[in-house]
Amino acid sequence: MNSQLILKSFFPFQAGFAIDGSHLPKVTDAEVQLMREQFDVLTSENCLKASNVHPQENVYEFAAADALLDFAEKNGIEVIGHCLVWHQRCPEWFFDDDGKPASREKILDRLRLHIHTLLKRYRGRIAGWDVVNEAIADKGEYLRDTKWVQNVGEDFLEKAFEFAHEADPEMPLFYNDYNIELPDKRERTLRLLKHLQSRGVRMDAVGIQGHWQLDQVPFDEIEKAIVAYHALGLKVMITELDIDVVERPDCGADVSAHRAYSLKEDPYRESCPPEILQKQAEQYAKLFAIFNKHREKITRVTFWGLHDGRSWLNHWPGVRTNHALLFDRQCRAKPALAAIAATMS
Ligand code: 9MR
Repeated sequence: MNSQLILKSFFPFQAGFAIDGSHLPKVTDAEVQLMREQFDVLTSENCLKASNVHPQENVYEFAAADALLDFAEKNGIEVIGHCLVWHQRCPEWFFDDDGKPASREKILDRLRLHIHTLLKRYRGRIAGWDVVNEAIADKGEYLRDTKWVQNVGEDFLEKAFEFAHEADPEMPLFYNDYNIELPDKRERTLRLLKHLQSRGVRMDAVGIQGHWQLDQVPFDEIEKAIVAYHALGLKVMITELDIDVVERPDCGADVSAHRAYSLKEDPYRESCPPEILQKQAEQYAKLFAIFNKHREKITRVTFWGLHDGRSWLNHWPGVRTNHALLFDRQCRAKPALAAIAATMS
């Protein structure tokens, strides 16, 4: 037993974590025990992204995703598919026609086939899909300026949802993004979600990713966002939660941002000081007090990684040693777990 406190027993929403199919060969018994004990649901961290699963037009690489599904089923854990459309990890072939830009029709045909193939292959085994990821601009008017917008048009979003619904009419479908709790991006996201709804798009939930930093968790804005998204008739999910304890530049969760870390800027290589762990516990507790208050609006809270050693924040925006999650590298509960439990009891 890793801890007496079990997330899935005291969460009023589903308790989730992200892991990738490619990690499975190296997963330890302690990690499997932690997953089974603590969590209801996992999100496929990378293996269902287009560049992983569909690297060339007629080539699908299903092995990692198949292994993840088998593993999850064997261990009684549900799976969320992540993600059907993203400007990152989207192979160039989608937009190419023998060296010339592909037509809108051709790209949409490819997108339709991509979405149908994945949804049908895993029908009955995946409990929900992030359909579009990170389409809202960090700054500026409205949508992020990507090849999807440039080569298809702003309606690539409604097409993606339409194709997913067509492929599996029962499948819960989500829009997922980071920083969409902050006022500017929240306004743009509300505009997008309302537009999609006005076009008759079926969408079940909005995922607020939740990649926050120790001293900069925007508590009030998070609460306002939960209320505003729910008011549109959508469920709210916190889909990629972590609290970074090492300084990083202001770049949201944009995976294209990079920065080198010197040894001096990587202060917690050996261990994380108790006062930092305590501060992190307090921040997590304040967050979960908000989530608990709005428990009827929130259906899932997913951490982006199983434990500190398996967090993307050890590699982004540069290589450093992070301690962002509820369990340490030995799968032991950190102070944050007890703090969350206390705030929710
Ligand atoms: O955690 C993921 C990391 O392993 C990948 O290298 C990266 C690029 O595919 O994506 C990370 O996950 C991202 C997620 O898919 C979307 N929101 C931001 C996440 C962290 O970058």
